[in-house]
Amino acid sequence: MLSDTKISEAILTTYTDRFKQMLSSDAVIVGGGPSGLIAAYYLGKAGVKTTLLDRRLSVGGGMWGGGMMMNQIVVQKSVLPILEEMGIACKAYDAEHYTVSSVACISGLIFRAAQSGATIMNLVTMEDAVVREGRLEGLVINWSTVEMAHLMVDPLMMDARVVLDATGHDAALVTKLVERMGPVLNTPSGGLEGEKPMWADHGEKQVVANTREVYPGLYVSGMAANATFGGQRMGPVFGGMLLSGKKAAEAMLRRLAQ
Ligand code: 48H
Ligand code: FE2
Repeated sequence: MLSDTKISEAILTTYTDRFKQMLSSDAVIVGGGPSGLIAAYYLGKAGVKTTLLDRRLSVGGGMWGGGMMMNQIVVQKSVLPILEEMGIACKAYDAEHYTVSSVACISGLIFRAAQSGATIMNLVTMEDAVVREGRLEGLVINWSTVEMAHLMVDPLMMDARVVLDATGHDAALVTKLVERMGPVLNTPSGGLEGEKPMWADHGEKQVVANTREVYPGLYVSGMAANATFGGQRMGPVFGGMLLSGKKAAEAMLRRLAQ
């Protein structure tokens, strides 16, 4: 017979155990859009203790709505092997452009990231950085509902050996770090260079090139990488986001192996 209190107890115990585990992670990804999810997948698959935080109820970031709420996205030919690895089907539009259902694509990425061994914490907001001796060593986190309701409730803290800012256009963690520490980044100005106007072909190449460490212990991927290093936007073409997340995971894995 089902017990009402056992149901509550099971959720509470399991969640708290996972939360406790997560408090000291090897890799933490802030933001569960396409680039963060791909990074979580490859880190989790490599056996690294990985946590992905997203402030929203539904992870997936900006992929659900396709282009202008038409729920299709475009990917380029070079990312077909990644989609195949994820089990996500796409359709050729011409030799270079392929279309994918945005719902099938993002739900596939979420599923694969969740199955990879990474812990996904939705409804958790990164609110600040933990910096010790010139290195990002953790995050300050809070329930998203605290932020949404403007409640004055102090946060909790977690440790991480490497952190990825995958928060999209806002580059929320990089922005917070600069707000706290001044122009300490590995960018031309030391601060955020800011996103540049639309040019899909350039933006897609730049987002991969801009995926790297920007401060000791802090990596950037996806739109956060272009906002940090000054890349162009690219609209609803997503191959660059996938390649960026994969590149971020590879760089973080190399660092963790040192
Ligand atoms: C916890 C947070 C916080 C926080 C934000 O925007 P995303 O989808 O990010 P990417 O970079 O993987 O993908 C970008 C893509 O969606 C896009 O916007 C493109 C290609 N645009 C081109 C154009 O021209 O506009 O996801 C970011 C995620 C979201 O789910 C947020 O909820 C989450 O990060 N997030 N999570 N703590 N402080 N801030
Ligand atoms: Fe966008």
